[in-house]
Amino acid sequence: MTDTATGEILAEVHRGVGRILLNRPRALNALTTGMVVAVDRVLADWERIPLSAVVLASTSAKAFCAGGDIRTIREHSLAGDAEASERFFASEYRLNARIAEYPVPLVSLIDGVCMGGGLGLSVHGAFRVVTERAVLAMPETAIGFFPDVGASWFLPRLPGAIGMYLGLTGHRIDAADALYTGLATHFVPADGLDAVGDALADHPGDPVDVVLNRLAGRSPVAESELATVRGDVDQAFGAPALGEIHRRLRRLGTPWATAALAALESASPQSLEITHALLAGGRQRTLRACLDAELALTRTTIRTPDFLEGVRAALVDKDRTPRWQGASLGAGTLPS
Ligand code: QUE
Repeated sequence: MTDTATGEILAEVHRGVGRILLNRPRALNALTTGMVVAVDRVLADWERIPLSAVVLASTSAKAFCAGGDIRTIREHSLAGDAEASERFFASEYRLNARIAEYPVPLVSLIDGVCMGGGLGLSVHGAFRVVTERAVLAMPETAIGFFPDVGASWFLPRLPGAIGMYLGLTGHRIDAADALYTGLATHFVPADGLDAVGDALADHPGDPVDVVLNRLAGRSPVAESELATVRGDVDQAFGAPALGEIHRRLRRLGTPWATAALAALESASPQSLEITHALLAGGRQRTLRACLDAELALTRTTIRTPDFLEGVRAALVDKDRTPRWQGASLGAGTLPS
């Protein structure tokens, strides 16, 4: 494997298959500017050589990628250097767009945590393989941010109102849910992941889909929990406004609705407003236009008290009790 300058990503070509490994395991592969630029450069280089596939994976057994390095983004904002973060987001979204348009089938192996920027690396590619240890989420409303990396394009394109549900609540889903929603395309048991690269190299003429299906083995994937609450998800999160989503969840009163309400109550009210508007608008936008809209939003959001406070509570002090600027939706600030 060729080390890039920092060693935070590793890249090699073997028998016509490119392999990129995210290698910042102590931070659950949270993406730095260096990692994003390095992956982008490798993919750009590999557009000029004939490859049958590119595999994107991780050296960590715990995580594919936990998201962006938002701890550093917060530090830049506090130090008055938000411009450094703007360079990060611009590079990250350029990479998301390159992945979406990549001429060679890109296969992400999602074993462990895949959140935020991790979904940006994987969902825009042709194939997303999940294992029994996969946990996927867009958890940004919990840190005073909003679902980015093209989420305003891919969340509204999930079935029914699932995308609005996942984007507003940050709900974590497993392999069965990921396959049900389409965020994942294939299941391969974790102990079968090492065979993916060789299988692709052994059968360069076979459709990638066929090769991945052969690796699924006999392991049955459990039933999707999301599928069992799909009617209520669509009913509540299909509402045209946040206040109405709230009312419909209260009216449902089921355990699922109560949990969803609790997630909305603990999220940043500012983030919920931004996210609802962004995802509603994303339906009519191209991916490029979505990424541009998100980039514009990052410039203001990373300077807000809610973002600084949200990252503090989740990742710096880890007290998980953020004090948001606005009152929560449930506190009676909206007409009910
Ligand atoms: C929302 C997020 C992120 C998050 C938690 C959230 C995120 C992110 C991390 C993270 C996790 C572990 C690490 C690390 C970062 O957590 O984007 O460096 O070691 O990267 O609620 O968006």
